[in-house]
Amino acid sequence: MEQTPCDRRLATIARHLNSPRSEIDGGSSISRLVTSADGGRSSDSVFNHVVRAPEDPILGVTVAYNKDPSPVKLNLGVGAYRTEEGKPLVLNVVKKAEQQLVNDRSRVKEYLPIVGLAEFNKLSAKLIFGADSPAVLENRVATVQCLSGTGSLRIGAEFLARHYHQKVIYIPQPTWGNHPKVFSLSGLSVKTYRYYDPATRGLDFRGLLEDLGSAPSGAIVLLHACAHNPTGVDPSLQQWEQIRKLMRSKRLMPFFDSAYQGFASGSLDEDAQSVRLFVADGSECVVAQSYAKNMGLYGERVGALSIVCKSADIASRVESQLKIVIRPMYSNPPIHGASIVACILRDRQLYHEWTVELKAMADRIIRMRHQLYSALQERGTPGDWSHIIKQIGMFTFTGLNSKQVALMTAEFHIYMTSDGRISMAGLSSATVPHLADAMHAAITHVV
Ligand code: PGU
Repeated sequence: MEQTPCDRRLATIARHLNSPRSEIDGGSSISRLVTSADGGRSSDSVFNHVVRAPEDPILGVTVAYNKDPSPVKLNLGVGAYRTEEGKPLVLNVVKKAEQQLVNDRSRVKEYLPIVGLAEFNKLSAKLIFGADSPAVLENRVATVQCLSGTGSLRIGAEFLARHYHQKVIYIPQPTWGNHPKVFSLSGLSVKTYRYYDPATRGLDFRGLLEDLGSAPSGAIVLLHACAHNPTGVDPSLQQWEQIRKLMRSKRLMPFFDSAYQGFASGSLDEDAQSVRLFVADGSECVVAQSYAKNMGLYGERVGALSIVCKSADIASRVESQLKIVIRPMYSNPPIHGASIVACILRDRQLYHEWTVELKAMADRIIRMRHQLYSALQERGTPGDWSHIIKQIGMFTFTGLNSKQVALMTAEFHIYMTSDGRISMAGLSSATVPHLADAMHAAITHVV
């Protein structure tokens, strides 16, 4: 078969990627150039020993993307929603809430309390646990406003490291890349439990039960409430129930990370079912919530940490200690994002509008899954790609390896994390063919 220039170039890149010499040298040749170009000023700096840290595996993808001048470049790295036009989206309901805030002349910019906006905390607990949750109604939940999902995880972990008897946390393998860093820097020791089976591209349920079954009594277990990142694989409700039974029988402490409520199914209640199952049995659990994705409030850094306790008195003591954790870190949280969320959650009409917009985002992501799957079918791309439509939430864990990803970036200007995860929310009907071409080339040229 005749080779086109493009095929020849792909073959050259593929040869390079498939050779062991292609390992990146850590930028050492670049740093040598820099040190010799500054007239020797570096050598007497007290910071001269500081070595350049690598970019973040997820946020660094955006840094590389921003530097690429190509008009066809596509960022599928970070989990951030884009419209069909490839633009970031500010929800209409958020704009309305902000307008209300601006119009309210009585608003001031005073410090919030250490625990944040009281109304926001109450409404956040209702959102995740359900308005009729006995834990909420009995005031057994200590909720504090935190800096989005990451900050909530960090405060929760710092609290557990100080006040909980077991210092080991089990996280799924794989998981969001920041989890191990957040937990170990909080003073917990991090272990993993089996979660994903690459052979089936599904849940390794047996491995999960075995690993949690052999965890020490009382260990903390990090659970993704829904839309597991990066795999897009969630347990079924029956499997959640089995996990709950096992965990409660061993007194394992559930620590839920809820970064995607509403993004998995399009329904806020459905996506909270895993959490509610655990809360319904009356025992303790910890939940970190983020409004980054489901309200599109990424940069506002708005989230909440809730610790469900056995009595209102314990919850209030727990809250008092959460304040001790927060105060020396950032004193108190920012007011704007939490005010937007409170505006939307308190108002029946705005709340309804939010659920409609949220569903539209979730549905668009599901449409992208179907379009990408069909585009690969049309190209006859080798392999079974049905996991693209089976997986849930913002991401597809494609199964592409790091060399295949490197080819897609080098040749097609498609940016994604090196583990083969793509953010479906960054895709649109217009860019699906380009991604399918890139995946086809990567699969057929690189082993
Ligand atoms: N937990 C999980 C499971 C997440 O995926 C993310 C965000 C967070 C917590 C933290 O989100 P906050 O923005 O702090 O609320 N993960 C995205 C966003 C980029 C990042 O790594 O922070 C991602 O692309 O994986």
